[in-house]
Amino acid sequence: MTQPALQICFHDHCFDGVASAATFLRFYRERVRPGFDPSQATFLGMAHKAGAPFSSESFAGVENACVDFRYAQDPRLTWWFDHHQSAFETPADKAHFEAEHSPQKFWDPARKSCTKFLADIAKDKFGWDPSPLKELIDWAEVIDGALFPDAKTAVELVHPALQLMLLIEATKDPGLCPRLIRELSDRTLSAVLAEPWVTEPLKPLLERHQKIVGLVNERITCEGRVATFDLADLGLDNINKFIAYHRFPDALYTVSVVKSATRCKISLGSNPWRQAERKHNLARMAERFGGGGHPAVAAISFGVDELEKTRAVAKDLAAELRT
Ligand SMILES: [Mn+2]
Repeated sequence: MTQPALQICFHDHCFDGVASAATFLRFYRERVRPGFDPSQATFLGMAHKAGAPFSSESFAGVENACVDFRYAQDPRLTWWFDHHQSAFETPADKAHFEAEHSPQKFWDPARKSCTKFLADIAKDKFGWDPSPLKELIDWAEVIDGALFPDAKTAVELVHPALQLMLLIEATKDPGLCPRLIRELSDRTLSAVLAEPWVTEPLKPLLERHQKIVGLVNERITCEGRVATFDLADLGLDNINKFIAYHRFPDALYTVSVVKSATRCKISLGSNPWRQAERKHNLARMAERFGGGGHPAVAAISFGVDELEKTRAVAKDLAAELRT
């Protein structure tokens, strides 16, 4: 296989990850290398797991970008944008980033979405015009920043952009996120949302989403304003983060356990409509177990054979959140 001219690592199964990659691709072909043929770009979805996320293939391009995902010291990484508090796996990674002062690597954990962070830097520092992608950038900010008007909106998924969020989070088609990145870099979000290759695979996923909402509502309990549920038996990796607050509007936190083919996972969330009452930094709590994220939402990965340990840690973390 010939070496791709540009490889973009992006946070897989995440609306902000896909939108960041699409925004970067357009910025790159319009401003960094005008006339760049986007078919020369390859995309690599990055997933958090127990152990190191990057492999020897991660930076296989002539030029390599990583968006909405962790930092790497690898010199082949030439562009990096992230807004996760837990962007650095080790203090040495952070020191490396700070010492390099690269004009092409950017981190701001205060930003709600990596997409808008990237678009703002491309505009302010590189003179790029992000306005053709405004709709995509604005939705990434709403979705990653959990700026929904209420939990009902975030759970019922009536707006097509929120249905696309579900499709990105739940698809098992490895070609879909790369296709979305290419199309969203080139066309408006509304135009892509109307495509049959988007609407058709959504139908079974929307049905399944309704079933999962029903199952979460059956299993979820809330004690001391911490909601907990366990869907480890269902083989899912990503679950809508807002079901708990639709059911228990006064809940401050959610702790949930899932198990997929590749990992067991604890998700730690906080109620977006009760942020003033949040006392705990969830990224810091997750970092103690090798996980990470943002202060308001974080996750921890365990090995696929570590379900009992995962459940025990989830129980301890829920107890800690009640104090
Ligand atoms: Mn993000």
